[in-house]
Amino acid sequence: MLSKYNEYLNDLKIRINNKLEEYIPLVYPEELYKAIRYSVLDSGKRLRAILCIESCKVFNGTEELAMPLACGIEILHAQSLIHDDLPCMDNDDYRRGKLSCHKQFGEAIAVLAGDAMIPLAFEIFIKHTSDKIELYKKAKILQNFFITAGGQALVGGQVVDVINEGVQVSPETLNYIHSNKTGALYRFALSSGAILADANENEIDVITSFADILGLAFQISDDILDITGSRENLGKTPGKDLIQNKNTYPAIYGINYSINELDRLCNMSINLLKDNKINSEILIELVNFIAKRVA
Ligand code: GRG
Repeated sequence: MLSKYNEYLNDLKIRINNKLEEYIPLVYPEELYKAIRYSVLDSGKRLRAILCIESCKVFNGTEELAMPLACGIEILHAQSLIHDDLPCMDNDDYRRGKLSCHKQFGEAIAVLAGDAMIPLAFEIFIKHTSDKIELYKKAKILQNFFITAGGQALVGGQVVDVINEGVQVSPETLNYIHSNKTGALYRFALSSGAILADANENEIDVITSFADILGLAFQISDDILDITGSRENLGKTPGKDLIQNKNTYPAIYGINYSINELDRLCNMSINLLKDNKINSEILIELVNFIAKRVA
């Protein structure tokens, strides 16, 4: 991210990484925690954590308040990447510029590390979030966390993706896949940051709609990068969507339409913030990053 916010965003990323390091010590059984730490620490853009923190801040909360939740979200996200890379799913040998978890630690440990990371994500949020936050708010966020990790969001999206590999799906089914596999974590990150900060119902609705648009834009950018990106930039194998006959925006609508749609969605998301007087230069910066990203 090259802009006047570059330094702020890089420093925030470092603070997130430091907290993740603190929250996930290397304890017995070390083989499990080595795999978890390998998959969570050091790398990753931390987009979802940053969005959660910025959503909290835009509604007058603080970085400190949102940090445990943001770290929990990154752990759940890293979990989904471990399972997504498994041979029975997307079968990718590389992730974040290094061997994927099952290649480094073996399939059994990768599956078990992913399993352990789901409750770990919830636990870190509950254990480290300020005692001053009302229990009903924590319960609401935890309920949304469960929903996000389950059959009506991440898992459901992955199932519909997996069972349709090699079959061209309808636009509705493609949107279902993207909205659940990818959009769900964006919705959760932005809405839960707002809930923590005491945003009102209308503000939560607006930021959730923003998340919906941004999540789809992000997935389209990811699909485009699978075609135009390099292994060096992406840290994973490019061109796999085509080889595996995956259902993507470029596959169904073509690359030019996808590029235009990415642009349209990014503009729409910025206008939504402006129309609703949600003033956040950082959120706009993150939208622009997604619109132009190369990694
Ligand atoms: C039980 C929570 C749970 C999930 C299991 C495997 C699975 C169900 C879902 C897969 C979800 C998935 C991998 C969606 C793809 C989303 C995506 C485009 C990820 C890449 O995100 P980046 O680029 O990654 O932000 P970094 O590495 O920067 O964090």
